[in-house]
Amino acid sequence: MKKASFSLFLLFYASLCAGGEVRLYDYRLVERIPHSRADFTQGLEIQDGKLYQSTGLYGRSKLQVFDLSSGKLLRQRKLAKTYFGEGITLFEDKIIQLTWHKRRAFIYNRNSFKRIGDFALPGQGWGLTNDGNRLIYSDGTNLLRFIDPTNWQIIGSVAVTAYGCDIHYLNELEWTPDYLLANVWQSDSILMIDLASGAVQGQILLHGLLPASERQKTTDLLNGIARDSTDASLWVTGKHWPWLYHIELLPREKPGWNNRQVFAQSLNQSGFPCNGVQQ
Ligand SMILES: [Ca+2]
Repeated sequence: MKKASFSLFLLFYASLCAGGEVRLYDYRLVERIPHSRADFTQGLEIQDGKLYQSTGLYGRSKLQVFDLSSGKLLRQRKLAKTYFGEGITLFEDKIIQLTWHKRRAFIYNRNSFKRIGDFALPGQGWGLTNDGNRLIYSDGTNLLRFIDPTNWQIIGSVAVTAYGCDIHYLNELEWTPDYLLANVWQSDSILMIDLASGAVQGQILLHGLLPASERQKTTDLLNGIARDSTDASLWVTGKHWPWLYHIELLPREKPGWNNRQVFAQSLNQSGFPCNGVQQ
């Protein structure tokens, strides 16, 4: 390799490793509505004033729809005891629900919850959403995979990175027109991901959203993101959390913050290797 081209290669490689700065966002609580502590939330979506939820755990997994304003349960369907429910998404007149370890996704009629089909997954199912053309799902790795909703075949994937690191454990997902939102398993934060490149552009820090005084023995992790497209409101909850929270994002503009350090520390609580991030 000639010296000039090698230098260009190094420059290109360095820019890849450095990545872009991840913007930080705090939150403002707008309102909260009750959420059942019995629900191990794995998938959440809002459409037409209704909140759709998928819950996990063997023997307790369900597909549910609630009236968002009243919280009234309108319909629910329990999964067989052998299935652990995961992410859901509404696509046209269907609801698609992932399962965790059984390499199977279920297709339901959106209104009746009647099961009308299923398809195979190559591995685990974690989070699920769609951009109007494709389903997008996570499987616990650093990959977001795309599914063609006409034949349920996987048609591609994108690796999620920040500061030159692969970001693993992507969990519940929510597509928005600007970026894809993803819970990171075992962290109190949600990532804002550019779906074309996989680059993490922002991080929503939700530490303290569910206060310690309201945490019980069964209270589990933050998991569940739903954006109401009618007013662009953002709702989040967690596994066995007593509240569904409507939040607004506040860009963290305080001088002196080291975004890279905050990012590394908040995700290192998950214990995953991110060797490219300086502590
Ligand atoms: Ca969602």
